[in-house]
Amino acid sequence: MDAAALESLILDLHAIEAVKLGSFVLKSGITSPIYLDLRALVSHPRLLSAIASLLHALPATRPYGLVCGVPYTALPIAAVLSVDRNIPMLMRRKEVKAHGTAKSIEGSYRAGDTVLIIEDLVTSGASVLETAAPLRAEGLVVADAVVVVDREQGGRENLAANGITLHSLMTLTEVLAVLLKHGKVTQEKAEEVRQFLDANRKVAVPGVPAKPRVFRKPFEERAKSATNPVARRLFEVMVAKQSNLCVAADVGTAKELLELAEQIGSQICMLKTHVDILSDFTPDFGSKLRSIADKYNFLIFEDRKFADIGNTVTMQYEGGIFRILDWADIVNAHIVPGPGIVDGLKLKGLPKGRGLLLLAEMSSAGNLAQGDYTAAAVKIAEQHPDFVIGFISVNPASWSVAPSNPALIHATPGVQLVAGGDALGQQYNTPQAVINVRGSDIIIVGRGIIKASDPAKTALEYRLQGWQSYRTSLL
Ligand code: S5P
Repeated sequence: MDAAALESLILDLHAIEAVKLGSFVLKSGITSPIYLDLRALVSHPRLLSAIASLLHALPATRPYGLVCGVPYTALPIAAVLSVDRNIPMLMRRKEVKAHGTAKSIEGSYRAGDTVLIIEDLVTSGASVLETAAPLRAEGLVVADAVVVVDREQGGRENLAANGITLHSLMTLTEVLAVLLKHGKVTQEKAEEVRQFLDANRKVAVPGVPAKPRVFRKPFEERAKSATNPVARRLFEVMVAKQSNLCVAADVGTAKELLELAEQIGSQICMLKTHVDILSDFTPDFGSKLRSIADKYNFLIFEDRKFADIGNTVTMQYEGGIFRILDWADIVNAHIVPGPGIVDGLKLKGLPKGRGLLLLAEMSSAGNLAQGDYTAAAVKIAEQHPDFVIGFISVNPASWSVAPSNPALIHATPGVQLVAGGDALGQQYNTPQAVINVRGSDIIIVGRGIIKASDPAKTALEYRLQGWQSYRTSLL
């Protein structure tokens, strides 16, 4: 775009009050003296259409056959571009329904198709990444994003780090220069905005800091300090398969569970079961699952959440219909009954070389496993290094008392590619946030994979994201 066209576009945006000066808290949490609100565009069809065609004219690094606007402001821009240029559009749902088709992407596409992301303005790049993640999870290729205004606050770099090239019509500096030239902003205010821009050149993507906050020892080293055989094996499997993905196989039948295990077995380090939800359970379930686990080299974690006195849990672990001790490498327990629960489970599990995870935290809203409770879980775990292999954790980086034994593993549920929650209190964080910011080792993903149109492909996506986050945290 030439300088005159750019100038006139900026003045048009100013005329519709898309540029506001004052004090505004941005999505990334920083307070800004300037705010661009392109929502007003929807009421100005000529300007909307002009912007859509200018965005279309920006050269992408890769030819694309689909466009997808970042909800909500960019949706009309994407729709206009789609209609004007006859390029099919996709829509990303902001809230993925837990029921029905649970689709996060609406529209027709095939895995391997390339999508251009359209956005109104970019600060940290977080919104573009939130749209890219579910598109990529469906096997779509995202290489470029076009944006009306680049706020020059690290978005370009954050996106580049995630394989997306950003193309913008204008930068905030250019907006400011034109407004100043035309007397739309005072020298003083322009200087304030410039200082603000200089001070905020790099805004981290929320949940994806430029540098990881967690520094950890490599899994290979931690394997060596593990005394429990399951813990050692788990680390070794993670390294061998480059996977810190555990799938929560929350399906209603053993048939579906075994099919799912076959589909995603090569991507995971661990499969988590809830054996008591399988309507067609038969006594050979354990041996069938074991042979799939051996074939694909993953561990079996029965999410039994024992919560009774020591004597009772020995019977629940070993006996009954499910005979969990026979086939599950790992089980977990609440510590609400006190340390006797670990003694009880250990009595049965240790001779068979099994391992135990303690629920130190939970992912559900309003849960009571925090503070002193979490610290008590750490204490109990450290007292049983031969049997307790780690924790169900949510934000171990925030714990006031961190475990000193490096062999203790953190496995975190409540993981999806887009942060959010369900209608019943479950809370989700992204793989990057869980591994890099919260300091966990293993991501446990349930419906995010099971409900995907292609669970195998989606499991691959989660594995790559989880492992990449782990690798980054070693740097
Ligand atoms: O705090 C917890 C602990 C567990 S083990 N929160 C959880 O969600 N879980 C389990 O992780 C839960 O029982 C379910 O099997 C899985 C999460 O499934 P999703 O579909 O919400 O990802």
